[in-house]
Amino acid sequence: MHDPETLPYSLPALPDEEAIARARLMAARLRQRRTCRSFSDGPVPRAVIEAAIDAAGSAPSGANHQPWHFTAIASPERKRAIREAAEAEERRFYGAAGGDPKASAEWLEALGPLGTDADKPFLETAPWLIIVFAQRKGGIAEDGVTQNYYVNESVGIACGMLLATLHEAGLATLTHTPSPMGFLREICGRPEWEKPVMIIVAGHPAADATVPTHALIKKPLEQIASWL
Ligand code: IYR
Repeated sequence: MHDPETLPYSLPALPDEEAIARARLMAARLRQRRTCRSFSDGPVPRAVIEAAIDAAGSAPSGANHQPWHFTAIASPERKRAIREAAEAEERRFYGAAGGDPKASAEWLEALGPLGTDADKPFLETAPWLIIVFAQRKGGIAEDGVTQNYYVNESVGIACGMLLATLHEAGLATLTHTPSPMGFLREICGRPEWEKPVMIIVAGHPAADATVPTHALIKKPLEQIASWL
């Protein structure tokens, strides 16, 4: 049995009414987040992106191994390389390259209300692309050997905290997942034990940005929660 070194932990005790008010305020703010597919090229300070990645890096993780890496890209050349590679995959996915689509008819049908297609201009327009990598191995030392645990869960939570922080900073966001996306490892120069999991696009919405009404339909609390 280990006897780990510890520190005292406490939080300021909030009156119930304040706890409820704060939770509701946070929920209302997060509810304003939309997946945006039309970005302006207006600049966003690097300090905002740094703070958001810092927030993501504080996420809980299996054995506290922090099995993630975030590559923040502002370079027009890298953004163009990512757009070209991603659109090549998307053309195969949607069948826009000629030949059968890789996506099933059911999948394409499900995407219909979102209006997505193989063109991804936002990958060049938006000021920042954050490429999220999951470290399948590596431990805290990032040695590429030590086993990591609950990697998908840990990285998923970190991505949620990243998105929430970017939203709080007034930025529009998009989670983009071209498939396959191994090309991101090469473009970002990451090691083979890291798996790219998503591109988080961040910036200001274009002046004429819209979102599909389908995206506003959220399951009500009664449907997503049960109380025992
Ligand atoms: N990666 C494709 C397809 C796509 C898939 C899902 I599931 C989405 O929620 C949205 C898009 C694309 O980005 O177009």
